[in-house]
Amino acid sequence: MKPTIALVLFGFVFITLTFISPAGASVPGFTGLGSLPGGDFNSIAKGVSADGSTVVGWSSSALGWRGEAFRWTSGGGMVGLGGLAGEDFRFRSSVEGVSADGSTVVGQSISATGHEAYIWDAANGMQSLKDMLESNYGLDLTGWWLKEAHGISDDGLTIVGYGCNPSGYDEAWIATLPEPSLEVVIDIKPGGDVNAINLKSKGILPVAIFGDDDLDVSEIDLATLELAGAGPAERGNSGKIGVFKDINGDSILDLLLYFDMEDMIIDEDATELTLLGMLNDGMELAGSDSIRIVPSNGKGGLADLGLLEQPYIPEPATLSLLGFGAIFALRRKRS
Ligand SMILES: [Ca+2]
Ligand SMILES: [Ca+2]
Repeated sequence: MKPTIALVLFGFVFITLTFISPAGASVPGFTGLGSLPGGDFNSIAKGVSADGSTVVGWSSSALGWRGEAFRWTSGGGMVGLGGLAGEDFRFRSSVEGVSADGSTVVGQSISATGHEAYIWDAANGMQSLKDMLESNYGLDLTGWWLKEAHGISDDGLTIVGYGCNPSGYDEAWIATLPEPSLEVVIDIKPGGDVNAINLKSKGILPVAIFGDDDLDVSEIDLATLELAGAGPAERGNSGKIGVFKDINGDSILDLLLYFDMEDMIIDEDATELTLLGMLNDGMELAGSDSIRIVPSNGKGGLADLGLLEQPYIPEPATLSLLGFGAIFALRRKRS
């Protein structure tokens, strides 16, 4: 074999191996994870996140020698997850599963009702799974005792386990959680609180979405936005949707959208409208604001000039749209 060909082949094999090797497998390693403070020195790992950076299990701890669920991260070490409220002398919590990103943990804990399946995440801590399903999602689990959770899907949205059913028999179950959504703050007709809507209007309705620490409005997938069945209207003939600017003066970028009233389907009894959409990463978002349906007074004039008394200076294209809206559509009763 010619040296050049050999070199090319070596390079190909090297690059291929480099790309197919799983992260972390290039350097062999072995690490004892330790034990939670207090109690005996005693720990068991039970699950690991997809990238290997988060390990879950249980360890003897100051809360009890029977064990406390823990979550270990390469950066933060072993941290106890506590337990459900119950009798301290019988304290025990254990782990059966972790989502692929390491953020959600399930297992069971001694509780006031014996022992119960739990779900843990950093935002909510350890919660009774049954309580969470009932209070967060309105599920009716009357008569069920969810004893243990034994698995969670990679996306953290499906949990399985077993419990005592309403007939008194142990039975396997599966719980499915909806995709998480981001609650956003919107302002229909920015600058006013009444948000009067005339259902006969042929104008446009301005709606602001306020950015904050949890929401970078530039990450919103504009094509997914929908208000009362309508997508946001283009700005004139520009082909562009919305105006990105800080509307409320908090130095965080906001998004001003316009909806064509003729595209919207609004019930005449409606008292609020909900804007739905998605971020570019697929997370759903939703935000609501109140409205007040007002009768058409037939004048179709400049009654809603309050719209222009807003604490921001629209761009020329925005101004023409706002003017259009004020002239043809948006009336606001002055009280
Ligand atoms: Ca408003
Ligand atoms: Ca802002």
